[in-house]
Amino acid sequence: MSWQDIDYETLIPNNVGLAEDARLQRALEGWHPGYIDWWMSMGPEGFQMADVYLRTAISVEKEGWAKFGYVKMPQYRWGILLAPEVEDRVIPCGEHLGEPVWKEVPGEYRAMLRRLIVIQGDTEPASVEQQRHLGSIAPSLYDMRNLFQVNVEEGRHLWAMVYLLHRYFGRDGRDEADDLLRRQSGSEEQPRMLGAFNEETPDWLSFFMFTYFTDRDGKMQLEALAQSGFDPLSRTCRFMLAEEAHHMFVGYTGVKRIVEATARAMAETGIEDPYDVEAVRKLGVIDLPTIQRKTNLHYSLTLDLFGSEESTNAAGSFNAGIKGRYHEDRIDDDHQLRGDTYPVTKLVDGELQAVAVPALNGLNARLRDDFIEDCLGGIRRWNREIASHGIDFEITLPHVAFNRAIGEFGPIEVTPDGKVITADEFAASAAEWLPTPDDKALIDALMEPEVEPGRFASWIAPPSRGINNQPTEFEYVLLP
Ligand code: BYC
Ligand code: FE
Ligand code: FE
Repeated sequence: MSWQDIDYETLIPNNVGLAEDARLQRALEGWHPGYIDWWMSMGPEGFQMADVYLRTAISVEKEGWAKFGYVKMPQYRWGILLAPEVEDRVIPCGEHLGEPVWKEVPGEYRAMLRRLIVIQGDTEPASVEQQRHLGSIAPSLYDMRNLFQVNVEEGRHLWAMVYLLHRYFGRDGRDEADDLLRRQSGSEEQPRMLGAFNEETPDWLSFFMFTYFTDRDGKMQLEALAQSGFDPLSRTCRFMLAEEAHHMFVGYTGVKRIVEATARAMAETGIEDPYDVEAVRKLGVIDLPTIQRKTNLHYSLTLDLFGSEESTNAAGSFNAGIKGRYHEDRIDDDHQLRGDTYPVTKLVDGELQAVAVPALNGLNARLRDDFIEDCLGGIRRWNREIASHGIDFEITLPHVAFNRAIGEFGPIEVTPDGKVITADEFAASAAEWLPTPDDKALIDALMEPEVEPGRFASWIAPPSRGINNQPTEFEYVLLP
């Protein structure tokens, strides 16, 4: 069977020839009930019987890879889809540079690969768990549908990693796959592996910030793994990236529509001062300083996902050809980095400054820099939206060292504009920089569901267009 033929007759739609591998098929079919149990108990709460207008991946062609239609989420066809093989692909970096890519796991890198796949796999169900309460407070059916679209696709991303574990890692791969359903976001005993995936996503502003920033970490990590010399991982990640674009679209447009509602309401009532928070909040919208504090929080939590600035793990996986840099195949250098340096911001004599470190050790910092660059575009457009209503306020990204828990800046406190301060000074100003109980009370009060087709909560503007050319008043979710 070739990759063009996706078999929708089997339980698990796939383009990996599952029907010809009876053992693997049995293993995955054995995992399936546990997955459905997990989805029912940890997935979207209260909407499992609703018909949702969802996109389902049906092919890996650039055009026409998805079909749209009403589906009950537990009946979603979570498939295993790999992007087409690139002919004569070679390992793009490290000590095996230029050698043919691996079609099976190289023994010496087995543990390293498994760890990366498990970490990636762990984040996917974690995000579904974090978002499970949001359906019942959705600001519109359009937004509710987008939430569920993101959720089912994160479910599919879990399937993607579980396929790799089952197909290539034998017994311990199967054990790891079981554990992916056992850990739980926020659990004391068995938490998810990375910090940001144990935080709450309590409201829709958090959800949009999460999909803007944290799904973008997903994009960067998937881009780096798409460069892997282990070809099945590369092909898996390349296809996941097609879905990821929509997740970031949801975040970008979500925040943009929120600032639009705020700025418009302010302009209409003649409130010029964005810091006149009392007046702004009376309009049923979210004040801009609160949006800035949410930005500060989600951005800094997401920066932690890149690991330590200097990492021998990162150097090791690059050297091995297991994980490349962002756009490795478009970078013009020797792809081995021996003897090269990379500037990394560090604390030197109590001050933050750029220090040249061996480029191999600085790869986490480099990917994080690429991420920061990627974040800026949308923020500029949010600011243009605010300015277009004549409101004088700019959302900014805080300094990379602000509010960090992992790496160089974990032990220190730094202001959003990059000044090193004491823990007491930080505590004294934290309410200015990070969401407060007061912000939470405001936002919680606004999280009233709106389920009338075509209607939107006061604090968010309607989107400029609907999904798949449907009108914005389309009934994106049919509530039972
Ligand atoms: N929290 O050498 P270091 C996504 C640990 S998001 C807790 O600095 P390394 C998605 C680390 O494990 C993308 N622990 O970093 C988004 C290590 O522990 P050990 C997910 C952390 O190894 C939205 C130690 O600290 N994909 O897809 O280079 C919705 C020192 O590690 C954290 C990936 O992350 C943390 N934040 O790790 C849905 C790709 N950071 O071994 C989905 C796979 C580090 O000393 N992962 N530690 O006990 C990787 O490439 C790397 O493992 C990391 C950095 C990027 C996580
Ligand atoms: Fe994902
Ligand atoms: Fe995502």
